[in-house]
Order: sequence, then C-alpha cells, then structure tokens
Amino acid sequence: MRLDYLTIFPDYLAPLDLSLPGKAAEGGLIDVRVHDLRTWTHDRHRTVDDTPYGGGAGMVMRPEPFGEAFDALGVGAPDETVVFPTPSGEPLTQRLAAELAGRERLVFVCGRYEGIDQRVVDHARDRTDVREISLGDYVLNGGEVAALAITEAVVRLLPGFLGNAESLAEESHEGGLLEAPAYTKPPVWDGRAVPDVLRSGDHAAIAAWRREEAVRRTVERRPDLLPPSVLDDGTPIVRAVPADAGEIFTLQRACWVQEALVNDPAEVPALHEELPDVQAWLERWDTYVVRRAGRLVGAVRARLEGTAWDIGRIMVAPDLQGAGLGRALLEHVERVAPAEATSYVLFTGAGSVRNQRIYGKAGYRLRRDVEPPPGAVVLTKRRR
Ligand code: JCE
Repeated sequence: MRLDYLTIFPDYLAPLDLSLPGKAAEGGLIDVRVHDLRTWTHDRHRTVDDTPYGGGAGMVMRPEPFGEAFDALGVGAPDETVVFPTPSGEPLTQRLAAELAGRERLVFVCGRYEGIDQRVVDHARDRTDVREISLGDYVLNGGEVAALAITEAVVRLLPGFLGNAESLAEESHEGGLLEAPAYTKPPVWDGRAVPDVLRSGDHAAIAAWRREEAVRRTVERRPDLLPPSVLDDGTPIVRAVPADAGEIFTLQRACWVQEALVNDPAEVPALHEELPDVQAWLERWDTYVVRRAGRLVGAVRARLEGTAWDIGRIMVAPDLQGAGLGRALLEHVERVAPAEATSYVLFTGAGSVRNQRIYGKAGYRLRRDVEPPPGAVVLTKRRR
C-alpha cells in the first residue's frame, strides 16, 4: 500500500518511521512518503493560510498549494482514497479502517489553523474517492495526529502484517460489547488479587464472568452500543442529543404550565427556563426522550448527586398523558442509574397531587425530613 501525507509539519509524522507502520515499511508492505506542503508555495514567506471569507476567528488554508501538490503526486488514480482528517468528518470505525485497508493508495491531507478551503475537498472529489474522517468529537490542532491514528488502524489490517491472521477482527467490540478486564501474573500484586474465577480452570465459568463484566462495562461506559429500552409497543427510549433542545423546551413549557396552575407559578423553575437554559442542562444531565411518528412526546433527565440518582423533568405530551408513558420513562431512568446510586430522589410541586400519587404508586415516599426547594416536596425510593 502506498501512503502519502501532505502537511506543513513533516516532523510531526516521524512516528511513521518508528511504530507499527515503521515495521510494515521495513517488510515492504507499505511505501510511506511524507510531503511538506510548502514545497508548493511560491512567495518569499511560503504562505499557506489566509483570513476566512465571511469573517470569523483564525486562518484558513489556501487551496493553491494543495492543488499543485495533487498534480505533483498524481492524485486521481483509481483504487486511491484521499483522506481529509477533520472534526466534521464521519467517525473512524473498525469498519471504515477495514474499508481503507482494501485501497491501493491513501493520500492523507493534514490541515492546520481552522481547516482547509472547502474547494480543495471538492476538487479532490471530482478526481477520485474522498473521505472526510473524524477521530472523535473533540478538536485537535491539526490533522496530523488523526492521520497517524487512521494509519495505524489501517496498516495493522493489511494481509501479511505481523501475523494478524486471527486477531484481525474487531477485538475490542466482540459481540458488540466492550472487552472484559484482562489479568496476567503475578496472582497478587500490590495487595490486589486476580479474580478467583480466572484461575479456576472452569472455562464455562470464565466465559460467563467475562460476559458479565463486558456487559457491566458497556452499560457504564458505552450505553450507545446496547439496544435501546423500548415501550410496550416497541417505541425506543433514546438518549437526548443537543439537537433535541428545541422540542424539549417546547414540551417542558407545555407540561409545566399545568404545574403552574396547581402551584405558585413563581416557584416552578422549569416554567421560567428559556431555550439556552435547556441547552445548558442537556450537557450536564443524562436525558432520555421518546418520539412518536417523529414527534418528541416524552422526556426525563437524571444525574448522580452523591449516591442519590436525582430524577426530574419527567414530561409527557398532553395528548398522551395517562397512557403509562411517564411511568415507562421513570422505570427506564431508574434502570440506567450508575452502580454508585443507592437511592432515587424526585422533586415535584407541593400542589402537584396527581404527580405525587403517580410517584407513590411507583414506590416513592414523601420525605418530610428532607428540606425541599420552596413550594416543592421531596420523594425518595431505595434502589433494590
Ligand atoms: C483540525 C480545527 C476545526 C477549529 C485542521 C482538527 C479531527 N477528530 C478530530 N478532531 N480534530 C480534528 C482536526 C483535523 C484536522 C484539522 N484543525 C483544527 N479544526 C475547527 C480548529 C485544523
């Protein structure tokens, strides 16, 4: 496989000569070429950036050096993919790495500053296969580290790479779960023993333990990998995303007007929130929503306060109230509480008799010994 890298920091890609790809290069499996983008500048300062059209902070990389580099490198051949690392790309996955491993040549185009003029991507796309790829939802200073990561994920999949015969599969996502923890000798280290079951020789027990640990880890760290909770009719209860904020805000207003009618409206905080408030708390709470025919009809949020799983903002669209959706949301959010949670806590309006009755049926008890916010009552339930 031929690998080309276009960058203004060629030294940043030195690890390509040392690490996994380095060994593959020695074996002739890959042919690595790192190119200094400034080779294709012509002014005295070897300029590669300029101010953004439309204004805004920072600088954008000018298209001309990339265009000349593509010509010089013969970009536009079949069986080639031009890779643009970018935080707005498609996420890098094992599947994508495997797809790239099937190409004859990869050309990595590493941006810096605020990114590359979009016409460079469009131009490459007119000539050949292009993928814009993100390592994850965080922002690096440039594409080089992402290019290294993508390279390592791809090169280890090449046939003939360091005896990759059986370990080739998606090791860390076996059966769609995270891996169970691993142990080796000594049996006791730092006063910490290896779990007995792993030393028992009982292969069925070991498999069962590993699966249990894999599920525990996945629930805690990557609930997105698990099938969603569903209502009786199969409608999924899914984690809220930032783009849900507008609909949650609308639903919250509708629901908490009802609350204001049976409480002192000044003491109904949810009613006084604006869209930015909802956007802000969505970042800090685990929030779940239900959609019916595309419409957001239910939501609930929770977060850990000490060892209490603080549940709130249970909301159901007015036309669906009384059909068990609130109860389903409550049961769901109880189920997803982290291991540290030993109790559930809920607040509702002192005048919200209907809510209090619903929570009572769900096993919650009024706590007169706990100080509630003004106009509210506190209800708690032990986690079984
Ligand atoms: C990059 C930057 C956008 C502001 C070129 C960042 C990929 N998963 C990823 N996180 N970050 C990147 C990445 C890749 C290429 C470039 N920047 C910095 N990008 C907005 C700053 C420039």
